Amino acid sequence: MHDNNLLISIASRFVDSTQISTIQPLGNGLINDTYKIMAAGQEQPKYVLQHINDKVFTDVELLQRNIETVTGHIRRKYEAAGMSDIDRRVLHFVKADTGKTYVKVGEEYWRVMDFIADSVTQEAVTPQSAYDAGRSFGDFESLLADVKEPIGEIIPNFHNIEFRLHQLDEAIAADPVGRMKDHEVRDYVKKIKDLANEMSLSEQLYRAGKLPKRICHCDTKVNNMLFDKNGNVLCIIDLDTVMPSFVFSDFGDFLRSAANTGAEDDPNLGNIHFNMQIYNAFLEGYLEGTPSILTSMERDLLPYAACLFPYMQAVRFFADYINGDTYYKVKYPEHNMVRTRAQWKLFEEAKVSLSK
Ligand code: GN1
Ligand code: MG
Repeated sequence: MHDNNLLISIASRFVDSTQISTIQPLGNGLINDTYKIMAAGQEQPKYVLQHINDKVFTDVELLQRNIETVTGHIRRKYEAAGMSDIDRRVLHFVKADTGKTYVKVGEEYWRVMDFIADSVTQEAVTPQSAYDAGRSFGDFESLLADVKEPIGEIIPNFHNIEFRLHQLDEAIAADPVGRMKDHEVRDYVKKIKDLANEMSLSEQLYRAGKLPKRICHCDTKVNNMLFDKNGNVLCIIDLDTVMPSFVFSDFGDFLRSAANTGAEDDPNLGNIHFNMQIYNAFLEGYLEGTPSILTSMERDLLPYAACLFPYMQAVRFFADYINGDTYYKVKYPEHNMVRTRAQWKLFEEAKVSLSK
């Protein structure tokens, strides 16, 4: 964690120091470190300070340009539509003393955005909020369908399952911390590989020219939306991974967390089932949000997308486990293995539920 005086000095490069009294941790993302900037005598923060993980997002200039393009595009459309309360519906990044929306301090990159007033995050979903989320992420893709500026692939091959399987192969070959000794680890390798070809359908179709890429959010978790106090979706957040991808990214990754009746890292696999009520509610909202963009191929493969994402996440957690936990923050040594088991269970449950 970062030293408080350092945090305050960084924050003061973006906002007036009268707005900064204390800086406290916010949220539970696995990649960046997020803080709220509190002003004296105020209950709610006005700003959010974030340390950008530049091991993951190696091109911070491109990262911020992507985000500014996307937020600017959405803001202009909302303004043109006469929408109310726009500052609570789209993120706004604050310019630093450098004139850019980030600063580099030592070897670290930082940015500040406005805190969205009276907003809350949720970890649990209801059919209603799943429907709203489907609609919101569908709208998000539709709103971005006519972006003219280039949006860079900020993490190349981010949701490319063939690439993730290749990374797993590399981890297995390197076995840097000796985790391949374990029987269970080898069993998972086999289970994953047996389905690799079948699960690589999206990349096969893309190569055949049958599946487009669109600007997607690519981290559509429940906790990447802000809700108002009445449970209505206000705003989509965590725009770091916005990039060209298959729509399967947004559809599948949302359900990976939302339709899971257990936790992403649930040690009790009995808790993990695929909630079809949430699936159907999300599907309904998503289809309503994307009427003019989806092809019939994309629509027909949405059930595949809902299976692909737990599968891909299992591959990613598992490769990180074999690599000795270099990517995802872990709370205990077996954490990535526990996550792998949990995602695999979810994958199996999704397959069964969706083939009924
Ligand atoms: C990461 O940091 P967070 O929790 O928003 C990851 C996602 C994974 C997720 C698993 C850039 O997102 O792809 O699905 O963890 N983001 C990146 O919880 O790798
Ligand atoms: Mg997040």
